[in-house]
Order: sequence, then C-alpha cells, then structure tokens
Amino acid sequence: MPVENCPLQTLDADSLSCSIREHITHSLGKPCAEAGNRDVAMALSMTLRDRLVDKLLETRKRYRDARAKRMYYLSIEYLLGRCLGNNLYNMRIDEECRNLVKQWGYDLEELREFERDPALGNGGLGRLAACFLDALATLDMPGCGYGIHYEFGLFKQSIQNDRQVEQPDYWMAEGMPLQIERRDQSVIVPIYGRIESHQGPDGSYLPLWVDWQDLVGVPYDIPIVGFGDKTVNYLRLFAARSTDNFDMKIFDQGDYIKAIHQKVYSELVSKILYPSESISFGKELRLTQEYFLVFCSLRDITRRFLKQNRNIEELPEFIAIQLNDTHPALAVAELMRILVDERRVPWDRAWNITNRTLAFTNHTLMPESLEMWPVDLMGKVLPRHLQIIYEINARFLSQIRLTSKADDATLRRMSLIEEQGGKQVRMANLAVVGSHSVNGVSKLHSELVKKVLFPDYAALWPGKFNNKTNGITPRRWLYKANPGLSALITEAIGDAWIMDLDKLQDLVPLAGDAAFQQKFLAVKRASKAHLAEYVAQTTGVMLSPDAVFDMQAKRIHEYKRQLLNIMHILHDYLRVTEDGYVPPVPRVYVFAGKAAPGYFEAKEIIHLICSAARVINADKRAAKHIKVVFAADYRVSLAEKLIPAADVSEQISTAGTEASGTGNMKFSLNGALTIGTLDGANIEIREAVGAENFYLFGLTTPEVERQLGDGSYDPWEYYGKHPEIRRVLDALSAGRFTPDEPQTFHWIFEKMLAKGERYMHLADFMPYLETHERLGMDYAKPAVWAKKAILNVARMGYFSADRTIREYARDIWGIKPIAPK
Ligand code: 26Y
Repeated sequence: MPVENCPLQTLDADSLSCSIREHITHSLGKPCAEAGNRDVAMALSMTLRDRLVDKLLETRKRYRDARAKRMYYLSIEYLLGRCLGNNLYNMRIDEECRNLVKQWGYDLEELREFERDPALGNGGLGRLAACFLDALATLDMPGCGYGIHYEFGLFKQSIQNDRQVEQPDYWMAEGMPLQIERRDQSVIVPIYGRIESHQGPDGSYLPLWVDWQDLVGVPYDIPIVGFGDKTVNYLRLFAARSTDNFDMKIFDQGDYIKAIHQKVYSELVSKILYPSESISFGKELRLTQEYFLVFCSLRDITRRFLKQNRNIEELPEFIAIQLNDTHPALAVAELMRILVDERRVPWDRAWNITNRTLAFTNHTLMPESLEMWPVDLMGKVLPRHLQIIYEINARFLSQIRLTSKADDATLRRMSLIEEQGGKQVRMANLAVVGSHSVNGVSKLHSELVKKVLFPDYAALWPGKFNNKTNGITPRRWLYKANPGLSALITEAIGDAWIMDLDKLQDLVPLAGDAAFQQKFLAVKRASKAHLAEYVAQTTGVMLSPDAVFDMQAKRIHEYKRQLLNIMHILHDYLRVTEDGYVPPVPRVYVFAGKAAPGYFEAKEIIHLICSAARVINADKRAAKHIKVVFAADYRVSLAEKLIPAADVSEQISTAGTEASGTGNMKFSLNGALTIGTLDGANIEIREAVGAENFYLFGLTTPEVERQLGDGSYDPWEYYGKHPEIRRVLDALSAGRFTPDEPQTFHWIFEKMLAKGERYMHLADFMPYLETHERLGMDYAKPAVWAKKAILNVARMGYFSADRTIREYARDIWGIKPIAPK
C-alpha cells in the first residue's frame, strides 16, 4: 500500500506531546485530564516505541541494502533493566521529556519508577548480554540478541526476620509497552518422539524423526536503540505456547483432560527463569528451555537468511552466532540437523559450515557450573540431537586418534561424553568442538580456560582460544545512572566520552586540581545523601553521607567471599565495643545480592549479614563508627542507585574463581576505589588505574592452586596464630549475633576451619584487615582520596563494552558498522 502519506514521527517537543496525549486517549482509553502517573509513563513508553519502530525498520533496510554480515547473540539470560529512562537518554530527549511532563505537573523520575525491571537473568552473564546489545546498536553494528520470554523473571527478594524470602517476579504485570509481538513469525518446535532409520535412494542413511510432539515459539521483539538514535537493533525473545494440535493418540483414547494437560505443559517451557547458576542440570524443563531457545533462534536466523535467495553453503559468510556460555550449545547439533537432515548437505561440508558459523564464550571456571546432561534424558527429549552428538563425537575421536596419536586417557578427556557414573553429554566440549573460536572474559580467565578447563583442546587447536575482556556500557552505567558525575565530566572535557570512553583520559590533569576535587567530592556526597534517603525509607537505618560508603553488590556465593567482608566488619565492631578502638573514619557497609533459593550457605550468609546489622546498628557504642545495611532485591535499577554512591568497591573473590566481574568496572567508573584480589578483570583494572589507586591484598592464583593442590592449606594455623581471627570465629560459634539460637552460625566456624577450605578465607583475612586499615587512613585525607578516585574514573575507558564489541567484531564475527549516510 502507499506509504508517502505517513510522515515519520519526530523527536521535537510538539510531536512528542501530541503522541503522548494521543496514546493516553486512544491506546489507554482515558481522557487526558484523568491521566495518572502510570498512564503518562505508559503513554510515554508507547510514544518512544513508535519512534523506535520507525528507526528499527530503517535500520533493517539499511543492513539489507548493504548485504551486511550479521551477528546473532544466543543467550538464555538478559538482564536489561528498565528501558524507559535508558531509551530517553540514548535518544537524547530526556531533558525535553522532563520539561514536557513537568508542564503537565508530572515528575519524570517518578514516572520512571513505574516500570518494573525486566529481570530475565541471574547476574553477570545476563547483564553482559544487555551491555553488548547497547554497544552493538551504538556502534551501528548488525547484531541482535535471541533469548527466552520468561513469564517470571528472577525472583523478588525481601528480607523477613533477617532471612531472604523469595517472591515470584511477574514483571509484565503492568504490561510491557515496548515489546512487539510477532505472531506471524511463530516457530513450530518438534520435541520428544523417536528416530526411524531409513535409506535414501542413493543408499545413504536417512533418519526419520517420528511421533514427535510440538510446541510453538512466539517471538516478541524489544527494540534496542544505540546512543544518538541512529541505529535500532532488536532483542527477540520467544514465548512458548501450545499448538492447536492435540496428541491424537491420547485424544483417541478419550482422555481429553490429559490431552489438555499436555498443552499446559508446553507453556511451562518459558514460564520461569531458573534462579541458580549450578543446580538445574538433570531437570527436563531446563533442557527443554535450552533446546527451545536454540531451535527457535536457528529457525528464525536460517529463514531470514534463505529468504534472501542465498545458498546455505554461504552461511558463514553472512552469519555469525555467538553462544553465551554452554546454555545454547545445542546449537551445534541443531545446525548440523538443519544442514544434514533438512537441507541434505553432506556431513563434512555441514560440519565445516557449522564450525565457521559458531563461536563460544565461557563465563565460569566453577566445576559445578559446567553443564552435563544425562544421555538418557537427552535421548528422550531430543532423540535426533543425541544421535548427531554421538556422530560428531565418533568422527572427532577417530580423527584425533589418527592425526595427533592421542592416547586413551586423552581421548576420554576430550570425548563429548562423560562415561563415569552414568553417561552424560559434556556441553562445554560440544561447544568447543563445534565452534571456531573459544574465548574467556578477562586475561587471567582466558589463560585459565586454556590451562585448567580445556588443556587438551588448547594443545590441539591453539589458534581457537582467545581473550575478550568484558566491558560495560557507559551510557547506562555513567551517563544515565550518575547524572551528577556525568555533568561534571562533560563540563570539564565535553561529552565525547559517552561514545568514546577513552576520552575520560582528559580528566587525568584535573585529578590533582583542588577546585575539581572539591566538585568531585560534592557530587559523590550528593549521591550518598540520595542513597541515604532511600535506605532510610526502605530499612529505617540512618546513614551519614560523611562516612565511607563501602559496598559489595553481587550474587551471594561462597567464592565471592561476602563472609570475608562481614568477618572484617565483626572484627571492627568487636574492637570498637570491646577495645575502645576509634576508627579514623566512620564506615557504612552496604551489601546487596540474591542467593539461589536452594543454596543453603548463601542464604545463611544473608542471614548472618542481617543479624549482624541488627546488633551493630542498635549498639550505641558503635553508632558513630559503623553501620551495616543489607539492601534487598538487588537488580539493575537498584545497582543504578547504589553504584554512584560508593566510595569503596569490594571485589574480594578467591584468586582464580571470578571469571571477570563487571560490577568491579561499574564501581570504578563511578569513582569508587577497589579493595580487591588479583582475580578476573581486577587485574586489568588495577593495571589501568595504577597500582597506587587500587587496594590490593591476598593470595595469587598460583599460590591458591599450589596450597589447595598439595593440601597444605591449614586454616587452624591461622586461627592459632592470629587472635583477631579467633575472636571473630569464636563470637560466631558462640552465637553472639543470634542469642536466641546460638547454634545458628556454628557451621561457619566449622567451614572456615575445615582442612583445605576451598576459598581460603582465613589465609587472606589478615592482609584484608591491614589493607582496610590503610584505606581508612587514606580516606581521612580528602585530597589524597579524591585524586585516586578521579584517576579511577579517568582511566577506565578500556572497560567500555564498545571496546569489547569492536574486538569481537574484528576477531570473531567479521561484522562491520553499517552507519546511516
Ligand atoms: C548452567 C547454569 C545453571 C548456569 C547459569 C548461569 C551457569 C552459569 C550461569 C551464570 C554465570 C555467570 O553469570 N558468570 C559471570 O559472567 C560474567 C560475565 O562474563 C563474569 O563477569 C562473572 O565473573 C561470571 O561469574
């Protein structure tokens, strides 16, 4: 139909104002005079969506006209955070809209509070995916995300009786005005059934997947706008629905109710995000989710590709697919299935295509997070895929037996199948063998990926392994989250840093400038006062913005060592109350983070933090010196409140356990100083900001490896030698913070002192105390502190997700910016 008469909607105030009112009346069905906060927020989101859709269509055409190679990011998690504010900032109409709604008597910040965080992820891995989408769009790169449209995101956390309580997160309760449902592009997903073996006319093996059931994947697109509003990519999330078909066998038996039950099961597939980073293997529903994501994505990707009249053999020239950890590793088998079974490409050529198309990122060294699926389960759910995995394995093993003369032990280690204790498919091996690139997420981690996780593969294919140090988007994490600091930086050096974070270097000469330091400290103080208000409202605890704000915000996990942090706090508290010690500066300790609902130790760590906070905050002797807060329900929007207000960032994982960390980057970019170990990206952050601007402590990875490897780590030695350690552990064991249930934290005493304790808390305890001591003295000298903090901001340019994405594009994906003319 003709399009000339439909003018594109513009971003000027008149057009925006008109659209908002139009949506209130016609989309929400209300007279403007009756519009409440929620209505205006909703109408504003819809107004932006209209404009984003125009740009989305324009971007799509631009990529098509350029015959551009595209990258698809497959991830089972995306932690987007709220979209309205981010879109306003990226479209650079935040000021405009603030004034507009103000004229009508509304406050934009209040409107933004109406949006629920789409929390479709657990932590770092999901947030990284969201930062990457922002960078791709900002750099005008043809790269989109594929994921699952969970009905329930990560659980909401509240604290009751000092313990974590989980509530379901029905994030779409208020509607999700930004998403575009695309029923016409639904995908039918076959699952279960069995394989019949036949022969093709030429005598070749012809498998037939029969008796399968099906579900439907309905895509929802969320537009992703780059900074400056030039390019709009999308995140495509699939929701599982049932087909109209019934399982006719059941139906014929007259069991109508059972047939309906089965339909309900289909919709369960995208019902909920698994809230754990380790304990979901073996769960059929989780495997089904992974398959559902992979099947829907690859169907969609190949359909779009073939629509352009291309030959399937050209796939790697035009498509790159990045596997975000092993969760979408079934893509190896599914792409082979599409090529071999559906498109009749000979196996070897199909394998070559698959390999050149796929690339894999590893995000964790924890052995308990390495995915394995029982062969029986996979055979039941995905009979053809299991067959293909076996075939890949057989060919691969016979090839390396021939070419590299590998011995039996090596073959067993490299096999895609674990044979010990019930056969299982090793998803990491599948991903490595099926991809042309394998990367870790920080320099140290990428070395450990080669050395610890995949030594045999690294020896076989040294060129396949590479590093891509993580990055964060400066748009959300500085420009939007910290308007005060943003404005100060822009006033000093202009606003080019938003697109080119290396420009922050221009702040270096100002780090020692007394006037600039004053302004910097004033901005930080204002952020702290702002957070103090929020804490007072939500917890009733009063904080002084003159104290050091010391934060540890991340998932609760033993390896991240929140316990080390709280033990140090208890030590200080006991010194203040029992020894009359007066710390050089008052301290506020803020914790935030969720524990997986089935992870006993993690939940008890929250319990300890909250119990200790209750005792400490109520103790008059400590009131002037120490406050402890647990900020409930850590999520992107809470991170945006916490991070600008931090003076100190706790990055204290045992060396060799945290793959990278990205929170560490957000804090430092916002002018917090890190107290941290030589782990993950901490190492690179320290190199970048300068050793004198980073509080380093603790064992190194080789030291940890050696002491845990030879069994020489004996925590009792430290307990015997240091009265500080004894005092804290004895207090815990005696029930000092839970007088009603004195046994509660005895397990911590036992665990910390268990021979070979995996995270070596006590080995790092004294150096941690001493480093905190030093930090406190430095904070007491504002000029010294301000200089260090400003230098952190100035030297964090490297950790922009834009840099990370450029490296992926250049080294792995082979995609290029396609900017509008
Ligand atoms: C398989 C399953 C249960 C599972 C689910 C989620 C396993 C792992 C995960 C999530 C892992 C994760 O978030 N890893 C983090 O990735 C960040 C981005 O690369 C790193 O910065 C961070 O150090 C790492 O812990």
